[in-house]
Amino acid sequence: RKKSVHSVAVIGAPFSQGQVRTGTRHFGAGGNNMITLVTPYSLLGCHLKDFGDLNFTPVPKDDLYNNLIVNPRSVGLANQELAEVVSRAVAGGYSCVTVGGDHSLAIGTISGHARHCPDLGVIWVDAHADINTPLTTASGNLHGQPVSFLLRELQDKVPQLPGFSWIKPCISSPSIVYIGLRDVDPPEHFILKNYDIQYFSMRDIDRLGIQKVMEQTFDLLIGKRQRPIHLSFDIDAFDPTLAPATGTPVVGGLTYREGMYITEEIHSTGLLSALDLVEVNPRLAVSEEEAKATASLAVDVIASSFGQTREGGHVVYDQLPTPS
Ligand code: HAR
Ligand code: MN
Ligand code: MN
Ligand code: MN
Repeated sequence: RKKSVHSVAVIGAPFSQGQVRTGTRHFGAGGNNMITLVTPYSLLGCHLKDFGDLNFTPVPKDDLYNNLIVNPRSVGLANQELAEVVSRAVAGGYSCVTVGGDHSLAIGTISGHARHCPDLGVIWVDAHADINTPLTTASGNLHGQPVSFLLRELQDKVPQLPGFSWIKPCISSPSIVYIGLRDVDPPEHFILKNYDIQYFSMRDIDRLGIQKVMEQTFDLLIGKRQRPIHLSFDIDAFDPTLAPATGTPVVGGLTYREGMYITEEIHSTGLLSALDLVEVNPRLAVSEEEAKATASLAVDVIASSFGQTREGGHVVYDQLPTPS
C-alpha cells in the first residue's frame, strides 16, 4: 500500500447529537481553527488537505429508541456519511484527522478506516470507556456507546438501532487498548473484564508510569505484527484543569506531559493512520481563556501525533548559513 505519512486529510465533523449538550460542533476544522492547525504541520513538512466541515444530513423526526436512546437516526446517518469520507481519504493515501464533534463519531471514522485497513488497531484515550450498549446505558447518549457497535464479540448483546443497519462490527477485542480511564460504569467494567479488553486506567498510569504504559500498549497492539493505528483521542482524557471546555470532565486526568508523550510515541511508530480529536466544547468554557486553552491543547495533540516534538525538529534546514 502506497502511503505518504506526510499527507494528512483534515475532516471537520461538527456533530453533537451523540450527547445532549450543544456546542461540541463548534470546534470544527473550518474557520479559525484551521489557521492554528496549518502552521505547525507545514513546518513539519506534512501535506495538509482540508476536507472542510461535513454537512451532515439532518433527520427531522428522530424519536427516542426504547424511550431512552437519543437521536439514533441522526447519529446513524451522520456516521454513515463520515465513514464514506474517511474511507475515501484513507484509500487515497492520506492519514486522516477527524475533528469533532462528540465521540459517537468514532463509529464512522473507525468503520470507514477499517474498510480500507481491516487490520487496524485502536488506541482509545479517554476518561471514559464509551462501551455501554444501548441496553446498559444509563444516560441514553450515544457518545457513551460507540465501541459497543464496533466490537465483533459484543454483537449478540447489541440491538439494531434505527439508522444503524449499515454498521458492520469491524474490530475484535484484542485490537483495542484504552488509556486514561477513570470513570467507568459498572456494565462497562463488566464488559472490559469479561471480554478481556486491555486498558490502562489512570491508576495504571500512576503505578507504571506513562513510558511503560506506551511500551505495553505497543506490545499488545503491534508486538506481533505491524498494523495501521487508529488513535481516538477524547480531550476529556486530560485533567479538567487543562481541558475544562468539555461536556463530561472527570478529575484526576492526564497531565500535559503524559498526553504529549502518548502522541509523540504514537508518531514514532510511523503507523498512525487515523486520528479522532473529540469532545472539545468551547461553549462549556466559563471564560474565553478556558475555551482557548482547551482548543490549543487539542491542536497540540494533533500536531504532536503528526510529528511535532518537544525537542524541536527541522525540515527547512539542510545546511547552516555560512559567513561570507
Ligand atoms: N459512561 C457515561 C455514559 O454512558 C458517560 C459517557 C461520557 N462520554 C464521553 N465520552 N464524554 O467519553 O453516558
Ligand atoms: Mn469519549
Ligand atoms: Mn470521555
Ligand atoms: Mn513525520
